[in-house]
Amino acid sequence: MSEETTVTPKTVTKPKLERPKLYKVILLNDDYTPREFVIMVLKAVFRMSEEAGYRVMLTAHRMGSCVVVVCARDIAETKAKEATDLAKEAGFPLLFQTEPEE
Ligand code: TYC
Repeated sequence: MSEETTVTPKTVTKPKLERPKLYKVILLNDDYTPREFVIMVLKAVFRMSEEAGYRVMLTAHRMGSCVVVVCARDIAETKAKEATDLAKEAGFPLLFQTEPEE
């Protein structure tokens, strides 16, 4: 007599991978940094065109702040520091901050 083995398929559970959070780099307005310098930093650090840089600078100037880019946390933090440091070296109080996207 032959013995039979029944193989019952196990439930395959796919581990849910959390999507890494994205971070905003935010440009803050101040009363001292020249407009042209802000645009220069946006072009140099965030690879923006003159037109895009001008629009972002003007939005921050009028509204108090403007989102520059949304990206991975390490990139956002590196770029924000690079941009803020450029301004500091030139003696301007220009600030770039990062915050997680909703
Ligand atoms: N408000 C500055 C001025 O009038 C220009 C400026 C714009 C500074 C945007 C910072 O994020 C900024 N010279």
